[in-house]
Formats: sequence, C-alpha cells, structure tokens
Amino acid sequence: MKTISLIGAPTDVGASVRGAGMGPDALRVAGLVEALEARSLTVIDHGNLHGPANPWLEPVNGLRHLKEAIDWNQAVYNAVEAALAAGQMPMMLGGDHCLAIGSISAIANHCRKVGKKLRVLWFDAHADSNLSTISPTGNIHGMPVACLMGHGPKELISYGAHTPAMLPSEIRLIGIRSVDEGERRFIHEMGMQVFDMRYIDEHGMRAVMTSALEGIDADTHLHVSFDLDCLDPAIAPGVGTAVLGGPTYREAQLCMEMIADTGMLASLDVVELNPALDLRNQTAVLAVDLIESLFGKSTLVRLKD
Ligand code: Z70
Ligand code: MN
Ligand code: MN
Ligand code: MN
Repeated sequence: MKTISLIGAPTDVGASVRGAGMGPDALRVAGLVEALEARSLTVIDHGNLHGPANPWLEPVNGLRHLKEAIDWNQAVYNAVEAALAAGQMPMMLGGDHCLAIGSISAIANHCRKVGKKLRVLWFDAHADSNLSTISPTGNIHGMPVACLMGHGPKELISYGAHTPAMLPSEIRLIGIRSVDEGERRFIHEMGMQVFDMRYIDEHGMRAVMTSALEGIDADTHLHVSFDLDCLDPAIAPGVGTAVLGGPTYREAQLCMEMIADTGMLASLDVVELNPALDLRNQTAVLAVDLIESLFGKSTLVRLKD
C-alpha cells in the first residue's frame, strides 16, 4: 500500500495576491488526511516547511522575491527528494505555484536516476510560462513551467543534477485560458502540448484526458501539478487570480477519475488555494473531494469495462 508524504509549503512569495500561505492548513482543516486514510492510504504529515517571510517588495530585474523563492524551493526540493528516496509518494501542499519548481525538479531528478519516464499534467487557468524578460508582473508563480524547462534565473533552474529539469515533451497543460503574449510565443517555440479551454470545449474532457494520458505505461512516473485556479471560479472562489470559464465540477471529477484509472499517479502538487478569499473553506473542501477521486474514489455504479 502506498504511503503518502504530506509536505506543507506555506508561502505566497511567488504570488500577486497575499493569502496562499494559509493553503496547507486549510486543506488539513478540510479533512485531507482523514480522506486519504479512508482510501486505505498511509499518510505521514510532515507538517509545514519553514522559509523566509514575504517581504512584499517590487520586482528587481523582472523578478519579485527571487531570493525568497529560491529558499522556499530548496526546502521543497529537499523534502520531496527525501520522500521519494524513502519510497513514499510526495504530496506538496502550497503555497503558490512557484513551489512546483522545487517539487518537479526533485521528481525529474528521481526519474533520471531510476530510469523512469516522466509525465507532468499541469492543471491551470494560466500558462505559467513567463520569463523575467517578458513577464508583465515579475511574479514567479507565473514562471515555473519556463524555469523547469531551463529558462529562468540560474538558481531556480538548477536544483537537480540536470538542467533543464523537464523537457517540453514531458508536460501537458490543461484548462489554460489566461496567456500573456510572450508566453504564447514561448509555448510555441518549445512545442508544448496545450489543452486550453477552447480545445476542451470543442473536443470534450474525455478526449482531452485520453490524449494527455497517452503513452503512459508501467515505466512512467505520473505527476499532477494542480493549480486550483484551473477550476471554474463558480465552484472554486478561494484562489488569488480567478479566471472565468474553467472546468465544471463534473469535468474536474472526470479528469481525476481518468488519472486514477491509470493507476500510475506517483506525486502531486496542490497549489494556489487562498483561504483569505475563500467562502467557508469551500475551495479546500472541493480540493479534498477531487483528491479523493484522484486516489480512486468513484461514483461508478456500473462495473468498469
Ligand atoms: C500572469 C503573470 C499567474 C497565477 C500564475 C499570471 C500568472 N500570467 N497567476 N498563477 N495565479 O503574472 O505572469
Ligand atoms: Mn499556476
Ligand atoms: Mn533524487
Ligand atoms: Mn494559475
């Protein structure tokens, strides 16, 4: 049976709005540990990592809080690496999405070491593919995909043994509907596969997930980086930068169920929950509900074919 290593990373140094630092505890209050245990999983909650406070300063050379982001990501990298080395499944609770730099760098490094293929599913309203030179804000949570592909400040792109940590062919972006002009160019230059909302509307979530999961086999490490702002704000208001027109509850459930059906989920980030903007913790409760489906809780009555 799987052992899950919960790693809280309570910071908003990469974000544009304060509050994501309260995410890990809001997920615990919503019953995350109990829900996982009810799925017969063993959970080790390591509590929250420590790191620098948010100094709430303006960007310097197109980057806001670079030093703080480097330190937080190093802490995440170390914790995720330790969980993988112990044979556990890391679940990083953010915190803002810049923390996926540390978590996915550790996962990619692990994959290279043990000879596994890597597949990352990046659920997000945003493309997170900015560079300091093109970012309209300088917020590092808008840059993790670019950093993981080797485009970013050297301290943020070299946590593991290999730079870039991740290849464009290893990631699928899903639910995207807010893309800056420079990001659009970068995505095309890199050749990343993007299932944006237009694509989801035209083809349906089942076809999208079938494509996104294509090629996954027993030698694949499947990582889900779940930015909760991917979800439609009607069901998930507790995020810093809500964007209209995201997946519905049923579409999100189908994503989770189809991932669970592969049996290959090996690590998870849950990020951008902002309890300061939430309504009675409903976004955290929803996240826990979706995570249960990700770990195999099903509403299916009929037998699977
Ligand atoms: C915009 C930027 C963003 C959230 C990422 C938004 C970035 N593209 N916002 N995640 N919540 O500032 O780079
Ligand atoms: Mn994001
Ligand atoms: Mn490693
Ligand atoms: Mn986002």
